[in-house]
Amino acid sequence: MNVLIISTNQAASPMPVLPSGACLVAEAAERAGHTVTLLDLMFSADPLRLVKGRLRKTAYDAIGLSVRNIDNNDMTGTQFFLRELRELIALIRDFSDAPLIMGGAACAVMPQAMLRYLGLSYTVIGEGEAPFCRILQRIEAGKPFDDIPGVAGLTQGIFRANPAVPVKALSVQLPSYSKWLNLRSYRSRMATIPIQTKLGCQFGCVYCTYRKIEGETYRLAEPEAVAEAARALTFSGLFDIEFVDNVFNAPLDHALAVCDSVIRAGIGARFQSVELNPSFFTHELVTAMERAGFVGIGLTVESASDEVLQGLRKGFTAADVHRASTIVRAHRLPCVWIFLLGGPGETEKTVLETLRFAEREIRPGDAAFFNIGIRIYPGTELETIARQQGVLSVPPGYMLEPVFYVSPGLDPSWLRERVRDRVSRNMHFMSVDTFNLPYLPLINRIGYGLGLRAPLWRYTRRIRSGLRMLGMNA
Ligand code: B12
Repeated sequence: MNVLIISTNQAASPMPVLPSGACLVAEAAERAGHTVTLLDLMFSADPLRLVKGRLRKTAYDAIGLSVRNIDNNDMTGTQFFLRELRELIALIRDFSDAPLIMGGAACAVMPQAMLRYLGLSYTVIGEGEAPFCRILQRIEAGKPFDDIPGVAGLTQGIFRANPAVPVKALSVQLPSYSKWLNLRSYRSRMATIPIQTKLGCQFGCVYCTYRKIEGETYRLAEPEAVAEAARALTFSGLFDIEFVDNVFNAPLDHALAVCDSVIRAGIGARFQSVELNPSFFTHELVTAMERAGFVGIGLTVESASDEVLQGLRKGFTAADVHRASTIVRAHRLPCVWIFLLGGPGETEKTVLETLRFAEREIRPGDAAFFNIGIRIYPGTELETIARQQGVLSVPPGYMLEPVFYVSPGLDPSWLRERVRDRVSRNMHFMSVDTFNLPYLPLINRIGYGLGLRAPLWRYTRRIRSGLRMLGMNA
């Protein structure tokens, strides 16, 4: 069959990310014998026109839509991406009556609300390769596909989701990126090449959707296969590799084994991962990462206050956060510290505690990122807390357009002001405002042109100081 897959993501902040999932699904469909075209909208100034042109030229038997983001998770400069997607779907309908199947990380987060809002009948939830190929098989045979595991749909307005059959171990698949994407455009904007070393998440953070997307059971990739994949990327000239696991260092043994395999294979890549948990953060791990060729890591600590860490059910304490900072300081590996302010239990006192930690403990050569307010997703414990506290009143089906939590013990404008003040005083600090800078995409390009390589946050201090010297509000 003639299959079109459209990767709909156009978010360029903090940098464009490669639609690896869409590529994997495209390649699986091709392996199943179909003729597949992947249309990536990332760099298109007029996506509607692009899609229209494509549909006028070719008749497709099935169309897949890859949807990564619902919104930008940002309370202060909220962007809701599905409005444009709805327009795109309306246009597709005008030019094609091929079955339209949606998939992507966003679809696992709120499948029912998305189907209703977008006026679609089917979505794949979770890993898409196998279900999409089975759907294509059924379409070809003229049979319905609403019973396939991993498929969710609306039948006469009633939502039904078939549990997926999860793969037991993750086999590291590397799509041939250069075949599907304009890799040059991605690379020149500081994009990294993603590799997953595992699926699944066993943490119980109150706000998070990771367990919903990938399940609670770890499905680990063979460390040697990860090293092999990284080596293959370097052979094709791709050196900036990012591990995109939910949490890279849990289980710790697996992260160590991955580093070990990479060290043994002697791969000259620049690795990074911004999803490290302080509970499993050890000298041994950082040493292994340094030896493996890591050039940057991120610690998602969220807070340095026990009340808040407990309220978020992070499973670690402020003492663990302080311990992590001692470890970071004992090594040379650059680190970005990621904070999430405003969660359950947050007060002015706890905010100041976290900001004090950041000012005292984070090296000026490292970076800190402050997020304000937490996106509330339906079905999470945060939703229950928000309803109990009267912070949230919209029904669960109406949470697609972003709703945010800020602890009732805190005035959001006080919080914003405090963060703004600390960011303006500490040149290695960033906030959500930084991600909304209209010239961030340009900075990515200029940085790359000047020879800087990802992660760009390593240069936060220098970039912000330079911009200030030019009279810009950075
Ligand atoms: C790593 C990661 C990042 C990294 C990306 C690094 C990189 N180089 O890629 C960073 C930190 C930069 C990042 C940034 C953001 N992220 Co992020 N990120 C993730 C994370 C943890 C993994 C994504 C990933 O790479 N998965 C691996 C690939 C292979 O899987 P996949 O794309 O999902 O594809 C599979 C399926 O979805 C499906 N599939 C995909 N396409 C299709 C198409 C069809 C037709 C079918 C049938 C199936 C299908 O099959 C694929 C293969 O099995 C997810 C959470 C998660 N566990 O998914 C959040 C997640 C995707 N991010 C999210 C968000 C919001 C963002 C940001 C907007 C946040 C921000 N302000 O920074 C930005 C946006 C960046 C951008 N330009 O788009 C949300 C998106 C949903 C939402 N709430 O809107 C998620 C789901 C987390 C969450 N909060 O719930 N992110």
